[in-house]
Amino acid sequence: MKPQPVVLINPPLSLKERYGKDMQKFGAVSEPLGIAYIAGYLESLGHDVRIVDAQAENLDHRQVAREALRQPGTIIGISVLTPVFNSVQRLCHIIKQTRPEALVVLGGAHCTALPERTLEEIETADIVCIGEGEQTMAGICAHASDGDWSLIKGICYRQDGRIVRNQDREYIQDLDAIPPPARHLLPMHRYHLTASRVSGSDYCPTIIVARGCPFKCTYCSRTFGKSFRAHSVERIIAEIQGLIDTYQIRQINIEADTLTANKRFLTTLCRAMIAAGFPSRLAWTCESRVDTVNAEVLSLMKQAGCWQISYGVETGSQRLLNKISKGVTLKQVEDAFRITMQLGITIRGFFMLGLPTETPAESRMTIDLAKRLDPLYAQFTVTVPYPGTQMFDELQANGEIRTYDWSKYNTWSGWKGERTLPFVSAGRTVEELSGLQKQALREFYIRPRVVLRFLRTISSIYDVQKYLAGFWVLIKSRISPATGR
Ligand code: B12
Ligand code: SF4
Repeated sequence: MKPQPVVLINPPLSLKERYGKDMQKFGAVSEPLGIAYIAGYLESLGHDVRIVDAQAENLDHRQVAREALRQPGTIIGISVLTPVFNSVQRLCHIIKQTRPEALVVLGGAHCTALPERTLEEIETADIVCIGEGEQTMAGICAHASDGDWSLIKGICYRQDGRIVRNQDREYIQDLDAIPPPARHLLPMHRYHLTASRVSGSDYCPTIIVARGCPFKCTYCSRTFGKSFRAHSVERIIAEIQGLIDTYQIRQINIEADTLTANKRFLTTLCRAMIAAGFPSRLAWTCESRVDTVNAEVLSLMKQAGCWQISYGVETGSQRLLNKISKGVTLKQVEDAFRITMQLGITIRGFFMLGLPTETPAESRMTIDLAKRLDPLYAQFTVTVPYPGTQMFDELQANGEIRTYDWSKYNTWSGWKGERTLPFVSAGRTVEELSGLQKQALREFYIRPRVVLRFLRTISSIYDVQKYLAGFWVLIKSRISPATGR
């Protein structure tokens, strides 16, 4: 097989565009692991791969296009999440204007949700990948010289003025067959998670240990399907050890669609981390569901070095929890929070405002629940029905989607003071929801007990700066309503 030059791109989208002017300093810039996995796989097959992470390197469209076109004949792959769609459209346009013969492949959550529509809307893209991209991109490289895409599973492409969709690709069952993400191609010193996710100012990379989720929350895209597929524990331990040796990391974010979905896997992993001696030198965070943990599991996680868990609570209304098929009760939420805190693991709670059919009284219940549960951090987002979710399909069928300008599909739109939101529930207004997002954050954080708690945890000048900046942003949001502009 002929080695191909390939460039994989995380397209431009500034932190200001994502979080607004004031919140940008708290936003995460994390490794684009999707393209890093593809890069690792293509390298293992002998291809010559580069990654351009425009978000981490702060590159504009022209700079990225120049990088992409540096070597003629390079296959260009671009990752697309919904809010970055317009940016990708612009990038493809510049690339094709300069070099019409360039082969442009798009992939990522947005493409998986709307493959044909993406090709219709971005006329300058050639191929769209549906689902996992490692083997699909390898297939595209293998056929780059003959241009015969007909046998490559999991793609949509153009042929004689038509859009053709091939057979779907099966999910990768043996995840260990995929090498670790090619972090050596990434500007690793540029990445940082949100301040609420790191302890101190240390660098904190993310490792993905499993793909797929058996639950069916209506607001989630579940891009990796329903079945839980995990890496072997040996592979995970080796990958973490590699990160410790190469980057001297002291903390890590362990990512999986639902890490705690499979208790046997989780307990084996925690025991292996303990046996490897990680707890004394590595602190970790993860995301979880309240109904998949109990005192025994949490206690083992704590022993293995877990210092913080992010729980998706979503809403304080049981009616709405049922409506979004979250599959949990408010009692389970309260129990999980209590046990987690008793064990000394801190919590980040995720809350959604403006869910379909939510009433103002139910928004109030969500804010009150957040205050009552009292996690260390709370994040309130305005509901965005992302393509690929049951919520999007239902709202679209009811004619309730207000805009298909994908740049508005940002969960911080309320904070940014956007005048258009993709969805606003009947009887409510954009102004009301935007105001609520700010009010919820202010109400949660500007409380004497929270201020005291933060004061007690200060251990460096970095913490002082972080907390002062946070409180100033909240206070300012009251003085000037359009904080994000
Ligand atoms: C970690 C994470 C983040 C991180 C890092 C994101 C990043 N740069 O990768 C942070 C915290 C920064 C983040 C932010 C946001 N995120 Co996020 N995030 C995730 C999460 C939990 C895991 C992503 C991940 O690393 N997956 C593992 C890798 C291996 O998978 P992957 O990236 O999808 O890549 C595979 C395929 O998609 C495909 N692929 C990807 N790119 C390409 C490119 C080519 C050329 C090809 C061929 C294939 C291909 O191949 C890859 C390997 O198999 C997912 C949930 C999920 N399970 O995917 C949500 C998710 C991706 N996020 C989502 C959203 C909405 C956001 C935000 C928009 C939220 C907001 N603020 O409004 C922001 C936007 C950030 C941005 N840069 O545009 C949605 C996306 C929905 C959509 N339709 O776009 C998801 C799916 C969660 C959900 N709600 O369902 N996120
Ligand atoms: S939100 Fe979490 S638990 Fe729910 S379907 Fe998505 S990945 Fe699974």
